[in-house]
Amino acid sequence: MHKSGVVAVVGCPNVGKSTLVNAFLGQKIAIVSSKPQTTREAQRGILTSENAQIIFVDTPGIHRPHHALDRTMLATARAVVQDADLVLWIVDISRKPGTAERRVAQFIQQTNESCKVFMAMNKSDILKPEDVISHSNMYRTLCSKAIWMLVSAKRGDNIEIVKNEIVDLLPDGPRYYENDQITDSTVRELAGELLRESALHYLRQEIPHGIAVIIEEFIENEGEKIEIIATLVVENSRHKGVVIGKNGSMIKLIGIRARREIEKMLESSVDLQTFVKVNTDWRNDNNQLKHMGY
Ligand SMILES: Nc1nc2c(ncn2[C@@H]2O[C@H](COP(=O)(O)OP(=O)(O)OP(=O)(O)O)[C@@H](O)[C@H]2O)c(=O)[nH]1
Ligand SMILES: [Mg+2]
Repeated sequence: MHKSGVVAVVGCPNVGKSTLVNAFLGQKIAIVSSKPQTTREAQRGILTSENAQIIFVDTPGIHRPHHALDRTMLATARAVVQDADLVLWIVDISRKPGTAERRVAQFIQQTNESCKVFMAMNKSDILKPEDVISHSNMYRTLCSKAIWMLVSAKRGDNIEIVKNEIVDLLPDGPRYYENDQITDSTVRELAGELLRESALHYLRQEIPHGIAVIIEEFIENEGEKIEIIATLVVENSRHKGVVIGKNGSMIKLIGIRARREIEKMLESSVDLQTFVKVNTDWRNDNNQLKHMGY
């Protein structure tokens, strides 16, 4: 029998959802950073084996919305949970659950009441031994029906076991994607995300949240470098100054790291040119959001 289905990967910001999706796939499709609210859109990661196809959908972390962008992120997570065959709820087991986690429990319950839930208690590599029992008990009371397991996306602990359990929980179904397709994102979109990841890596405080990337040109010439022209959008001119840096030093750093990552993904040399532009308060401007693909 062949199994398949959609697994909604949900949880609070920064708990390791994207890291876990990459770990399941054994390949990087989703960007990761130490700053919350890294993921902004639903992204599919497709894992095909002989007897099953799991369609993981990475989602933005669930948090109280402050901007129009936050509201679209929350709506995205809701739509994914609504259509899921299984909810994979990721929590950070190294910390106690708080209000934010209770809100996620409510969100899942209200959005898809009858859905099966698997709770992956992530970051077990940094869980103190004396907290194992108390923390896991606290998380379990948030969703009594959930099957649960401790994992570490970073170290790869229990990833295979969880994968097999997920397959058991999925319905019988066909293969929706070709065997070798691992995501539905285009290389152009992935390149933009890798540039944003690099910006998140180097920038601090509130600036990362106000960054967006637009890929203006993506030109593949036979036998030559792939040419990419990108715009980093920031919220105000002070941010623009920080992103460019003294004598352009910051934008250079961001560009070098991004180019390396994009080259790794494309397995080809890349020429990346990045410009910085201010779009005042773009996170609250629905037209701008649409233009940026959110
Ligand atoms: N120690 C440890 N750190 C982890 C683990 N998984 C993820 N992280 C770290 O946690 C941070 C957040 O990881 P992400 O995968 O971006 O988290 P996310 O849940 O997708 O975050 P958002 O997209 O912002 O909602 C990064 O610094 C990761 O390296 C883990 O198993 N152990
Ligand atoms: Mg993420």
